[in-house]
Amino acid sequence: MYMNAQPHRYWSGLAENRLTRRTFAGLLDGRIPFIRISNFASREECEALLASAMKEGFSPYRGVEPVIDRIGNTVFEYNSISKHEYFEKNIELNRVQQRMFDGSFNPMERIIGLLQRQAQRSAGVAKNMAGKPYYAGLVRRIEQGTLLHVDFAPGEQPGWEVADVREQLAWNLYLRVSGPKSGHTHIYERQWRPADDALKEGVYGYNARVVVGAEEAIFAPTVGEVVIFNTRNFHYVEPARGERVSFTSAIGRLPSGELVLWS
Ligand SMILES: O=C(O)CCC(=O)C(=O)O
Ligand SMILES: [Fe+2]
Repeated sequence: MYMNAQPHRYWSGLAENRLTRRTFAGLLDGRIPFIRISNFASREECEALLASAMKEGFSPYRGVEPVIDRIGNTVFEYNSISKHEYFEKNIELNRVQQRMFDGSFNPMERIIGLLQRQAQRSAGVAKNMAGKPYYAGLVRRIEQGTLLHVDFAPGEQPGWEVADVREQLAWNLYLRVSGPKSGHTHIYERQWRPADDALKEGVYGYNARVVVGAEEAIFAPTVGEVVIFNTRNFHYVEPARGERVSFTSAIGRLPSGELVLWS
């Protein structure tokens, strides 16, 4: 009798090592904690992209503590400023991004190709109503860690086209990790709902009470590897010893099923 009983599989143990139509759907639905794609880029490609980035120079996110440095534009920072200024700023920052890719490789094209061929979804950079592209693809240094947070445009950026997404994921390619035993990413089996904003702390953080009792999945960033996870799930990054640099964007699913990428 008991022999046929299915052993209980914990959510944190359901991480996948392959991007397929099935695993991608599992991530959108929150049924699995993350998908890892090892060898997305070679160590040489990662170093070349970082060298190009260093030529352009990093700057900190507006108003974020602990400090996070990045190259590129974010909806997060323009949400309370102006949409018009955001799309204007993209023109210059897209040129900066193109220069970085010309000196190394184009990780945006590569991830979009994988989403199309392996996840079998139509995918591209998000556009506004007038057809202007969002900025997609930051080079980011998270070395002092992050607060516990979510990234979910429908809750955070109402009024922007990307707020139409039904689910939101992030992909992170790790370019340089000097302390592999530090800087781990923690993801909880607990998705944001509007009432959680009562526990908001600081510009983007939440009180840890919001995840009490929730299961936690943890991964260590590895150079050349991409990890995709659902950013409606509460998550945070531990402080790193030394450098921790990634290339990243959001991936949202529109009601039509199409995937859109932005930062
Ligand atoms: O750097 C990471 O591992 C995750 C950072 C993060 O919060 C995100 O990509 O949404
Ligand atoms: Fe995040």
